[in-house]
Amino acid sequence: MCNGESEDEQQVCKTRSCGDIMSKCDNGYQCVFNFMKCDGYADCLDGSDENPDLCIENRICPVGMVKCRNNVQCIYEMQFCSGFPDCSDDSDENSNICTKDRVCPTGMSRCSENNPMCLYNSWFCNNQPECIHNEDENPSSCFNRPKGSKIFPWLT
Ligand SMILES: [Ca+2]
Ligand SMILES: [Ca+2]
Repeated sequence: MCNGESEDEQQVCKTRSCGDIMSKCDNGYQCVFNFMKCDGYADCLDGSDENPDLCIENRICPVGMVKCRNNVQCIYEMQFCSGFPDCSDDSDENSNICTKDRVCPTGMSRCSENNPMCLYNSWFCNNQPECIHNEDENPSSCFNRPKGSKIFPWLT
C-alpha cells in the first residue's frame, strides 16, 4: 500500500498523514521512517530520503532522535546497542558505546544488566518485545507492574 502500485492508490495516499515517526517522500504518496532518511539507501521510490541537500553534516535531528557518528543520519536512542545495525556506519552498535556500564538517558532503562540497550520506561511490559532477548517483557518483572504503552514519550 502506498508504494506506487496504481495511480488511483497514489491519489489516496497523497491525502494521508505520515504520523510522527515517518515522513513524506517528495513524490507525495510514500512515507518512510525518519531513521531511514540519510542512511545511504533509497527507501523512497524517488530517492528523496537521500536528497543530498537534506543529508548534510550537522543536520538537525527531529525530537527524540540522535546522531550516528557520521553526523548525517538520525536514529532513535533505543536503536543504539539493539543488536542490529541501524546507522549506515554501524556506529550505533559500537562496543565503545555498548558497554557493561552504559548509563541510559532520563526516562529510559537498560534492557537488563547484561543488555545495554536503553528502552523508554513506558515501553516495558507493553506486551511487545523490544529488547533482543525479550527482557522488557519478562513475566516475573512485569507481574506487578502497570501495563506499558508503545507511544514515544515526547508524543504523550
Ligand atoms: Ca534511506
Ligand atoms: Ca541498532
